[in-house]
Amino acid sequence: MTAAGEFPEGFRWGAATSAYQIEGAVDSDGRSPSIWDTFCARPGAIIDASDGSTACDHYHRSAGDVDLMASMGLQAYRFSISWPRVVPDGVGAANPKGLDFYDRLVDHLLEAGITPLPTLYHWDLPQALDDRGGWLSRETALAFADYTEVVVARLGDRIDTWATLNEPFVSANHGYVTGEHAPGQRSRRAGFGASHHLLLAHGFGLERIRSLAPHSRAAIVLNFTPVDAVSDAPADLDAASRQDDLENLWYIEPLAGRDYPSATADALGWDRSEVHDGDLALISAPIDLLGLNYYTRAVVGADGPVDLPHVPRNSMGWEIHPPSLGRLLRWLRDDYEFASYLICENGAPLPDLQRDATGSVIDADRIGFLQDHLLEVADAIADGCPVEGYLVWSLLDNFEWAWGYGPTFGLVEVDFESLERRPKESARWYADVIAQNKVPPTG
Ligand code: IFM
Repeated sequence: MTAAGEFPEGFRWGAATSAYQIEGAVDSDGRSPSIWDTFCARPGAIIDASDGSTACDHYHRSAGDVDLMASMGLQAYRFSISWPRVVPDGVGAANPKGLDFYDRLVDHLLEAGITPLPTLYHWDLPQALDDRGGWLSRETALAFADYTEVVVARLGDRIDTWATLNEPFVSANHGYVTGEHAPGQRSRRAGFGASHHLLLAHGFGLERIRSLAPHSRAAIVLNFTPVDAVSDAPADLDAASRQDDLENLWYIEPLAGRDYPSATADALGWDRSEVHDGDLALISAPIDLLGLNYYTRAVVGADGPVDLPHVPRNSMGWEIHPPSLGRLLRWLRDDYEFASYLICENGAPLPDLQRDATGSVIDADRIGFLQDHLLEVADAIADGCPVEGYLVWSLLDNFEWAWGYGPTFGLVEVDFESLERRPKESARWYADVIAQNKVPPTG
């Protein structure tokens, strides 16, 4: 039993990023365009009309970034591999220079005592594959398996935990239903097809990880947004349950060996023509841990999302609601049997307006956010939830997809002119938490 705010010995502390959001160098060393390069060029797609062409220039600054992580005492670093950098046509020949970059990154991390946690797909599909149908095509799932093999064959001797996909809900929903993300399609029907092919890619990729790196652990990373009905009226409860199905249950249920939420699938007219015999068995092959990302909850009524007044919100308008993280962890403990959970993303974009005399951002609000969420995690662990670690989103301020560079999530500020990195007060606070394996109580 641990005291409030204390974490068990061996709890793993780290931070996360993704390739397109930080690497830049989109034309360097044989990388091909991804769907995000294409999407960013579409007028109006990105709020500030920016793109990831330079981002944090991590591709050229990774050694310094690893030093920064080491100076904060990070024990783990979650990053993603850029598929178009490694297999530029999506299938076929690997690009040695692309692989060399990740090879060096992994070695630097290991030399610094930081566990590398690669995710194979964080939304940057090679454009060449989108030209052939993208996630609407079963071929893309097969291509993912071959790409996985290329990466695992090169790095697998040094990786203890692989993640296949990041947030397939967002890939399918934002990319194919709402169109707010690449490739920008807008069709409920397409979203169902994409979701199935993404999960299939996970299943095929997992098979390759198992055969090439039997010593490693394998995971998938899902985002969860707990849903509350705005009232107990039946129509509000129904709407909340529908959203919970689409956003939370749609991915974890098939992964856990159950079906897609059938009432919602039927009500929305999905004929399941993409689901072949054997697919669900492949998708539910056992994983070693489930990665989870948590940012906010949703409040829903019969007429759609409800913005509660007078609640704290981050600079993207998402409600800040730490208790929903504790609730989520207990729900996972009670309803599923995954052996272990790793919090792969949690953090907040906040205004970052206050600075000290040296110019360093004083982000007391981010510290409060992290503290409140970590206290929920510590409580949930004390309550028997098997959470093995926590990764802040994000190490660096970066390219926040359709929002561009406005929202800043980083523990470290990035000056997007000079590309200078400047740790914020939250970075120093987090280093202290890691050193003590403990979160100070609030108040
Ligand atoms: O920046 C994203 C990340 O790429 C995936 N999870 C949510 C983050 C904040 O929106």
